[in-house]
Amino acid sequence: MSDDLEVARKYTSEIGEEDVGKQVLLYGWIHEIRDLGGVAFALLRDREGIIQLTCIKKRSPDIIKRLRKTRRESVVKVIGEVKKEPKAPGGYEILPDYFEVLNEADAPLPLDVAEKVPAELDTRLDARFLDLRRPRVQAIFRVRHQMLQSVRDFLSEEGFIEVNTPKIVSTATEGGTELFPISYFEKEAFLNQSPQLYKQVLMGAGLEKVFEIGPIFRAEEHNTIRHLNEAISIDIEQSFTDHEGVMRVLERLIRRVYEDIAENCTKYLEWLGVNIEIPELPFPRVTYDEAVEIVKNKGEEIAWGEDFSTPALKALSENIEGHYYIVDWPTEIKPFYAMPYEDQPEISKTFDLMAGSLELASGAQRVHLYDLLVKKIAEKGMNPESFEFYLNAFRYGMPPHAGWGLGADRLVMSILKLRNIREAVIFPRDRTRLTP
Ligand code: AMO
Repeated sequence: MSDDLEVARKYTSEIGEEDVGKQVLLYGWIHEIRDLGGVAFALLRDREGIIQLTCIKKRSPDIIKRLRKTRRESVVKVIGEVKKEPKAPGGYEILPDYFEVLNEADAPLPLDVAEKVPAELDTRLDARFLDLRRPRVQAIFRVRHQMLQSVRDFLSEEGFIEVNTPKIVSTATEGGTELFPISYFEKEAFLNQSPQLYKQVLMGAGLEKVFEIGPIFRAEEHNTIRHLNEAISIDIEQSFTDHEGVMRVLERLIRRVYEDIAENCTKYLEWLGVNIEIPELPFPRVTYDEAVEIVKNKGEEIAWGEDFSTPALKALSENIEGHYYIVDWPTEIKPFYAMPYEDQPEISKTFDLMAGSLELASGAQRVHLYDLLVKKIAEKGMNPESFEFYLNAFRYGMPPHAGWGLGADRLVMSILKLRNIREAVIFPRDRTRLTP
């Protein structure tokens, strides 16, 4: 299978006017075969698209014989001449002069890649390797790739340093529940819920601006279209700023992601049939109090101090279009590390970023004062002693700082208007799914 140097290897999408009359080499999968006797048409699919192979009996009697016997989804290598053919997908066809089956696919297929037969999401996820061969599904992950690249580019340009923090940890960060315990030699350990404590410690280490893109683990019992048990979180932490400062970073990041996708992913957006609109800045800021009023006026029940239910968020999103922040949450319902307002300690310097009724991110200015932090940990019913490694960083010169965590899977879901977060994840983990 060594590359044939005299013939250029091309992706289907690269075939153009300049190739007409020339030989090209293609690798891919047999998407479909249509046999008309004297001529057989096959569609060859690679990761960039689909092209028609037109096999004429008179031109290549041996190849047409082998092509007819080839099962769908077999992997093939083809060398052939490019011809213009307005009726073929993409406007070109290949007349094969060399045809090799590199690996024959079994039959029947557990999932119809050509999408003639619709399949439930569960069936698709069970046969994910085949589901991912569908151009529409692969397009999601091409857009996701662009999103992650834009995040890295943007944050690096803004002076953030990418870090990796441990995922096997000794403490909870987001409230003590929803932890996955694991056995770690003779000790009990947990899968981390958030890089929260580590990114704050890194502020004490003087790194000033850090980001991490990594897994978070949440033992959520309920199956919803927005929750996973393993998610990817994009986290930042920044010193010498407050919640408003990091909200400005977040909204500019979201806009940049949309701009890059609009510019670089037109083909994949087309495959998906999705139009995206670049959001305008700044995003509206709605206070928690205002949001509660809006929700009440819409006839939904909510008492001050409660989190918003799904119907409440639906009601809220009917009033505010697109992206918006809910700011200044009751201190009580936010984690211990959120900074209360000095003059109004029942309210905190916190925010959630919403896209319609979907929470994309949450963040805060942090408590950087040792005594207050110890008090707040204890108030939440946790033992400050088990936070020693974290608290120590606050004793010897911790700068004021703020940060946020943005759900990567939810961001993809929202950009591409996917119905279920599982669509945005290659191998999702939920209450019932541990394979593939
Ligand atoms: P929070 O718990 O709100 O905040 O999480 C931040 C963002 O991560 C995403 N997310 C999830 N996505 C899918 N499934 C889940 N089970 C799940 N849980 C969370 C959401 C959410 O907005 N330490 C803070 C962040 C900070 O203040 O810096 C935190 O973890 O999009």
